[in-house]
Amino acid sequence: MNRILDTIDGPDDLRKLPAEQLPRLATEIRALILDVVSKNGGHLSSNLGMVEITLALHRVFNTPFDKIIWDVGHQTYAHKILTGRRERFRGLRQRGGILGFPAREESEHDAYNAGHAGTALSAALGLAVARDKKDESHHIIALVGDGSLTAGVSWEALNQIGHLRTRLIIVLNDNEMSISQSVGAISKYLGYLASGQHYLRVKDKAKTLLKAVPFFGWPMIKAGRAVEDVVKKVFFPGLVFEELGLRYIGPVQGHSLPSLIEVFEQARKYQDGPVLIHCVTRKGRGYAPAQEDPEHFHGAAPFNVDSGEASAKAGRPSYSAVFGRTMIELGRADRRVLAITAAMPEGTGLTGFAAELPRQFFDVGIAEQHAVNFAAGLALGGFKPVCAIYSTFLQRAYDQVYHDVCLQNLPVIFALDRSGAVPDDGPTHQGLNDIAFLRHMPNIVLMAPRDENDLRHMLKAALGYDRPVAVRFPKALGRGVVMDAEFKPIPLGRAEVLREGAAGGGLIIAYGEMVHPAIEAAAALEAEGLKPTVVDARFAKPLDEELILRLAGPGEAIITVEEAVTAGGFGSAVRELLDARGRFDTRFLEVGLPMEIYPVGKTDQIKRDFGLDVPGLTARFRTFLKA
Ligand SMILES: Cc1ncc(C[n+]2csc(CCOP(=O)(O)OP(=O)(O)O)c2C)c(N)n1
Repeated sequence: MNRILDTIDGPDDLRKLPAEQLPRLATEIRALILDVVSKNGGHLSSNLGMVEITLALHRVFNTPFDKIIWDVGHQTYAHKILTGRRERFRGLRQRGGILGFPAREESEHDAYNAGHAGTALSAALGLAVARDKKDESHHIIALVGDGSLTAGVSWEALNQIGHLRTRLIIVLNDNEMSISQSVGAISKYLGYLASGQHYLRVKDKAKTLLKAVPFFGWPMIKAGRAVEDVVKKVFFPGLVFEELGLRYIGPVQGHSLPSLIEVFEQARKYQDGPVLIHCVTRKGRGYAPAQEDPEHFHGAAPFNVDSGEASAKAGRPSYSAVFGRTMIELGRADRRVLAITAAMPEGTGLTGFAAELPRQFFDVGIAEQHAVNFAAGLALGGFKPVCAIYSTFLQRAYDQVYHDVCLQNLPVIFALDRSGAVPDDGPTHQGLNDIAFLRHMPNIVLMAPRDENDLRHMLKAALGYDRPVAVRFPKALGRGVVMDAEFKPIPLGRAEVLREGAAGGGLIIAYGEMVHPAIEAAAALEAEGLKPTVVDARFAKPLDEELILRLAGPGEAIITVEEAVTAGGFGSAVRELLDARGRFDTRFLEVGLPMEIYPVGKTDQIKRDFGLDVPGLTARFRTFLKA
């Protein structure tokens, strides 16, 4: 049978389609999403849950004249498929393909770029105010998940939206899930609204109560409206939103196309200010394994559609898994060790910790700023908080790290997963800036393991330094090294010489994940008569000044290697040290990444592009050492 989808080259085609064909189109979109994500990996559960909302939005609104602003943007697959990217969708998250997040450079239908949570409401308000100032008439629709409503910035935006009362449509996609179960009072409140308990409670006494409500109550009953419907309206579900100055509509069954189309039409006609439409959906809808385990399929690696099993079985543990296991060991041994995640228990490897040590575990929602500030309080109170936050998301909490943790020299540990080149997700998720944005902070220790065994030791050591520490490690499998049973101490600020070279043969100082490739590259050069010394710096702050100054003899060729932007990074630290000691007699090469927007790709591809793989390093070392 021909696919309806093949006739949809843009929203105009969708608007012409007979309504009765929409459910079949929804099924076809789900099938395409499932097929592509099972091969390329991607955000499966959220996208399967968003199909009807997306169809209804493009059907009712005149996109791209009307603009949809997606929060996070990980749920835009159906949107991409419907807006002229059906064929390119096969290249989802691939080099040369399309991004898994909205990208203005990709389509006029992507009105705003995102990847981090909590940005849609502020951006939508800005666009709505700009529209009004220019006397334009289009609609601005912000699409926000219940998880993103746990981000404080969403409430900062709602505060101003209610205050300005600008015409703006907010669609709340409530699936009771962030990546994991949504947490906190706000999600409880949404659950309460969605369950309908707010009006069931008063339903029994409805008629009596309604008689007491002038204008709206009894007259509406007499006009033939169902008691539930009237009670619902009179007793204001969504009171919190109404109090904030938004018109609340809902809850709406988010997989019912007729209901969605009806409420979106209603909202489109509403001219008097901001409207919030509360849609209730099911994450993973239409694919049983994702419905049963939406957390696992939130960001899925390639998998077999029939079984739901991952296509590739990893033989080696990931850094995240080693982090999680080590945390359990540390948490068992010392009850003051607490783990904090900002809505990423699975991604950070903390689900085992949460299950075994629930009283030592906190999921604070998508609230990195709060997570760090909360950790500062815990540390001040005598505990040992470990904030497990991806490098890119810690950017959110720059001021809390600086103002609350570092200035007060509080012993908070930051476990920076996904540091370095991050595969598949593109520019918004690269973990390349953390060294640069942390290194200038007072008191903080920056360290990075060269392999997964080292990560274990570093975590244990970090807890003993009694000051802020950030340990960065990549989204990668470990190297498969032997894991020590016992923890071994790591003296603060002590580097390690791993390959003795010849005096004057060059000095390579590598940091973290780049240590092993640097050793391999140095070994490859030996046949050519080059004998550089290779040092594992271990610390970007404090540096092992004594060792570096000793090995960096006059005229020495010094090369630093890091998987991060070089501006303000590890190499800059070494250069600053040499400058500060008046050591102007060395030659210096910083190897890392330039300040650029990084393309989507696998980690290996990105490293190859920037000469951070072994052949790339070998070539650069050779050129510099021979110069
Ligand atoms: C600042 C920030 N922290 C964490 C994340 C990781 N993240 C991506 S999607 C997501 C959950 C979003 O939940 P919700 O908004 O309810 O959307 P759903 O996936 O349920 O549709 C999280 C935590 C992020 N993108 N940005």
